[in-house]
Amino acid sequence: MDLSDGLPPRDHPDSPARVDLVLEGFARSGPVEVTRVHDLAEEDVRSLHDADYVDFLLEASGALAPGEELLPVSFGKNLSRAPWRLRPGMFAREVGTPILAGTPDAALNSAAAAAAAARWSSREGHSALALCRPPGHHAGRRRYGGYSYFNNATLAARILASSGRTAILDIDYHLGEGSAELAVPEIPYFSLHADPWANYPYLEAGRTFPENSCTLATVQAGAGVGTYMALLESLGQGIRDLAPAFLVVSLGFDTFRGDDIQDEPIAIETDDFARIGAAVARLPGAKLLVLEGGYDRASLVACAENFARGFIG
Ligand code: OKP
Ligand code: ZN
Repeated sequence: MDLSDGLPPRDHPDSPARVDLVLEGFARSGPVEVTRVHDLAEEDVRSLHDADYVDFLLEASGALAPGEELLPVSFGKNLSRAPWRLRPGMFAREVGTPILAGTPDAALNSAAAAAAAARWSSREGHSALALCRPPGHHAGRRRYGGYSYFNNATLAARILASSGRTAILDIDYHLGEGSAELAVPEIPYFSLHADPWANYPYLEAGRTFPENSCTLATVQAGAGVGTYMALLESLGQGIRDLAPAFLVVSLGFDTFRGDDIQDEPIAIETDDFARIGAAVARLPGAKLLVLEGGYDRASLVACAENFARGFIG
């Protein structure tokens, strides 16, 4: 369930079908070679996230009955002496990101897909797509929320950075505040997103991110593709200046105008993703595309197909 609008619970927008729909879109653009990843990236995520946070998620999964959803009820910095059912409140940002028995393994497998794609890319020097679900860009060092538990894109970037200069570009509708928190000057984070004070992650007034590792650009409510492309182009200039060997792209299709995850709708049409894909392809470096959001199931195939066509050129 997703309770994050403060309305009666609704089915969770991060449905399993999303991965198949995005894959179908890419496959329509040309032949794809699929590698299925069955691993759980426990060791990798432990290099990125705090031990007590990872332990909590794994222990919770072992204690939940099938179908049961664990949600935070009481929020606090250190609830380590409270019953385990209260401990989500130590790490959760909000109430739209439940933990079910299978969630931690799903999140570990999502991270494993990002890690496997990164290792393949660093070996081959080619671009790849990691079809991750759940997404990851809202997950911080000891923080989950926004459907994210482990930060797949940052994990991929840390792996790639050992083979060459690496940067992250986030074009999901939402600011990935977890990726921003985890960014370091050697692996800078660039993001184009809807106003993060008026849209999820609803930043606290005055919150900032280190300027030497984060470059953030806001798309105003109602913006169309022209404005969007201009912002993407100027954000891209910062990436060109760095000339990275690898560019991790946090790829969200929730910028599509019909995606009702948007609090302040913007006007990107399914066709516009071809222009976005082409602009991303023109940036320097091998691209590791990591799936983040995109929840309008009726449009996902078209968005992904158009992006792939533009990207491949
Ligand atoms: C995750 B990702 C809007 C409610 C927003 C959480 C959205 C998480 C998005 N009315 N709830 O960045 O796609
Ligand atoms: Zn999003």
